[in-house]
Amino acid sequence: MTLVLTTYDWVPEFPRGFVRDIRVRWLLEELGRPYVVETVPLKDRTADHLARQPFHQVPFIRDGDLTLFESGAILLHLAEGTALMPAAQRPHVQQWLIAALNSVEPFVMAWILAKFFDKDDAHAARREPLVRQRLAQLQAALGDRPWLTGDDFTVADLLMADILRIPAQNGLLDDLHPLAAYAERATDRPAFRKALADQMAHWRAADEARAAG
Ligand SMILES: N[C@@H](CCC(=O)N[C@@H](CS)C(=O)NCC(=O)O)C(=O)O
Repeated sequence: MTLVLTTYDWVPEFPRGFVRDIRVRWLLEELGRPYVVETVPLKDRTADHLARQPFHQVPFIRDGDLTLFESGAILLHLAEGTALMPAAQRPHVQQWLIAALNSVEPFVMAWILAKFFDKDDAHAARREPLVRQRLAQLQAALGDRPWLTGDDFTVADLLMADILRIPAQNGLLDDLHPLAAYAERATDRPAFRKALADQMAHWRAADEARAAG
């Protein structure tokens, strides 16, 4: 049965390219797994949506009989038994994937949301040193390795690199050359480019559907 990935029916410009279905699309492209995209309304969210994602968010998937929400859990499920979760590296891949979600993404999100939405610039400014500290620590931990767990690109790198796109695009990797190179190595992969193109095409189609009424 073809895997179903659910995202919103439409979003405004600013989150396009960053809606978290991107990380699921990216992994599915890496794995060569076909999938179809279904949507839930961004506005007027439904009870059916809530039944499948208890925080009324996206993404979530249906893989056969299994429905799964939380992008991290979805990535872990899909990567299991594949080259992106090498058996010998499994505990460390899981460790880094959870570090991405728990020790990096919250700092990045708190800072970027303050930067975009708080009228008072001081909120973002207060948070920026914490993000910079985490990024410098991440770079130090990466050391000379090409990827977080060694020589192989894994699902942990996929998620970490997706999260790093926000600080990268806002200049926070400008002085962290090895980390910037790591993030670029990941997002240069054809699977990411395809995933990004497909997500952007999804929003363009949504605009067209709206315009057509
Ligand atoms: N921890 C969740 C976060 C999901 C999340 O924040 N989704 C965003 C889109 S990227 C969303 O649905 N935002 C709308 C909202 O929170 O109401 C995950 O990783 O799946």
